[in-house]
Amino acid sequence: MFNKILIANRGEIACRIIQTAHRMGIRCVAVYSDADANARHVAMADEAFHIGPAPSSESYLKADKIIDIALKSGAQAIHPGYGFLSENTDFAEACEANGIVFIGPPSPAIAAMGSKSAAKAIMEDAGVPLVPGYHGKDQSPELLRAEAEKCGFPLLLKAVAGGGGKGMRVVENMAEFDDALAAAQREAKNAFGNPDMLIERYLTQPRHVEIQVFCDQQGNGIYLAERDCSVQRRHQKVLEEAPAPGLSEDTRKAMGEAAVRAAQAINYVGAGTVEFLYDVDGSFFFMEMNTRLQVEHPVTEMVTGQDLVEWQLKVAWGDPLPLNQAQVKTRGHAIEARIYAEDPEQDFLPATGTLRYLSTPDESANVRVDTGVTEGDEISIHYDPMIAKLIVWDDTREQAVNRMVQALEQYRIAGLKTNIRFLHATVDAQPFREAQLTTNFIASHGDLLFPKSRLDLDKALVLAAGFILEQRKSADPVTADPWSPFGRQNSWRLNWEFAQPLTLQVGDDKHELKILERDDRYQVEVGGSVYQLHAKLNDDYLQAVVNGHRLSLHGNLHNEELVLFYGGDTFKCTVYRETYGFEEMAGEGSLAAPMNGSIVAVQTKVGDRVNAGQSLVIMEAMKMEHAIKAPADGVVTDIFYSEGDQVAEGAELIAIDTGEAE
Ligand code: MV4
Repeated sequence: MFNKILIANRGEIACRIIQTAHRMGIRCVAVYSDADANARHVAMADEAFHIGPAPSSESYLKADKIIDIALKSGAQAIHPGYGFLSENTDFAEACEANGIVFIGPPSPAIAAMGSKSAAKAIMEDAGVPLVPGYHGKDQSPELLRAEAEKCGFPLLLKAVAGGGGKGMRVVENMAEFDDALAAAQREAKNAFGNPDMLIERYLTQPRHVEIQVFCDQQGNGIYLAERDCSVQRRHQKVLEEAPAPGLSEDTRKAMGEAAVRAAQAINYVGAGTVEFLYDVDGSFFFMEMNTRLQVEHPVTEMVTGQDLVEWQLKVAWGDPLPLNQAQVKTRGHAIEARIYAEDPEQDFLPATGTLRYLSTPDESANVRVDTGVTEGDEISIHYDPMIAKLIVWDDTREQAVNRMVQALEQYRIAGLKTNIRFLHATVDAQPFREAQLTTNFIASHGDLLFPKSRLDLDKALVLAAGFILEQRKSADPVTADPWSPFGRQNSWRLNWEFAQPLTLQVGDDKHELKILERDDRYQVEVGGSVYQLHAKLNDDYLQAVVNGHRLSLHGNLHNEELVLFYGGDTFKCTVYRETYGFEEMAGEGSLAAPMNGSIVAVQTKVGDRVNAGQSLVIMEAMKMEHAIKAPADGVVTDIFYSEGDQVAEGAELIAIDTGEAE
């Protein structure tokens, strides 16, 4: 087996490869750009070499530089991961020319799948089902028209050189054909430098089902079940799962065998994926073949119990496949969700920023997190904004869905926008639970996928207040927060009832809260209602009871910005600072109003037995609340004002019989 390999990649896949290589006793050489000097993949590797500035074109795509580093460091093989150089025939050839093993298929196999029409011709010869249509060389408009007639409508024009959904056009009838053809050709010429078109019958409700294949250098080829990747957005996969729900054993076998024929038709070696369109009637058609390890390979690993990177290393070394077809068994159901730095509310605009707070679900046999980042890392504009892949496994799909919902609730990120809430809503949506999977899933269920917040605003504000107050309390009173009233030892005492204003800004709206505290209990007034709040904070974990409703949630307060996490949702607010001064409350023992103001609350009634220090009346003046407290133990004999009354400074508010007069 190799003793040292180079990983020509970054992020989660570089980490993923290093993990398996290390388990197999193989040393790993990483490469990194300026932006990745402190990246997780660099830290995990045994050694790492700088390759250039942040842009991929000047770093992770620098084939020559990477090969030089492999030679210099004594790496025997290069794993390209996915993306970057993974499907670059020149790079695969250059590795070979330098005596370095390219951990992937031979370059002619990569080249064979580069053109859609050539790939279709190969697949047709190999007996792999194709969508009915035309994929010939002759591109004369007359012939294409005739082929369109033969194919029937609706049909799909696809650029021969296209891929990933680029250069496709649906044509509904013959009248539209000429214009559509001209436009599609123009687009394809601009995008790929090649205007040639394929014609296919257009499937209106297809699923994307792909087969994981593996071939060794001895000529063996097998399939490791399938993945359903129908839930996509603009040809970006969002959720992937294995096995594909509802696929019959016969179809699975037929599709698997077709995929192996496809791979063997191009003398494939290593891990590959054959993508099919799967139609409602159970028919399936070759779409394309990806000649690399794919992002979503973990779901296959979870259901087969195999490590596909280990298989890649063994096959590249020259070992035969670890299992034959009959030995491949699947168990249970796995789902993967891709966690992205993006803003679903703004048409999924990629987000950048620092992962200020990052907490991931505990990993187990049921939950796997593949990631290349740690708290404090930056998500930059330079690379794919994927933060992590969250993969769950369970006995049944239903249980796996529940696991995913739970794990997404435990995935907490503050500092930048993510799609976690969107993923949560998607997985939790009834049509997904019912496995109504088609490539139109997201487009047709938009109403379900952007749900309203799970917390009502006032309750969220009350919890936010609890978090902020408790965190301030636990912080070093003098040094931690210069604004904290606890830093002002002259005017503050713990465990005494007090009143203070707290203004929280949510979006553009400011919300004023009035808070009373006694011991660990608060009374929070917001939006015209009063909430009884019990709050306890342990690190980032708030345990609260709001009007008898117990809630536990995590949060992150950074400078003035608070993020609360609840049920996969986040609530964000900012502490609005005014330079408020906290006045000492009414002097102890005094039952007179300390200033002009109004009565907010009367907390006792005539005849009550009260204890020294107990709050009896709350007054508001200058937007601040003041508690009027019992000067000594006694019995309330008179109350001179009621809620809402205006009172003048010095007015006596309440009378108490302390027994001293007698
Ligand atoms: C199709 C199709 C319907 N009918 N071909 C999109 C990506 C490209 N590789 C193939 N694609 C499609 N080809 C026929 N004849 C629908 C799609 C398609 C799609 C396929 C898989 C996953 C998501 C998709 C989203 C839109 C369209």
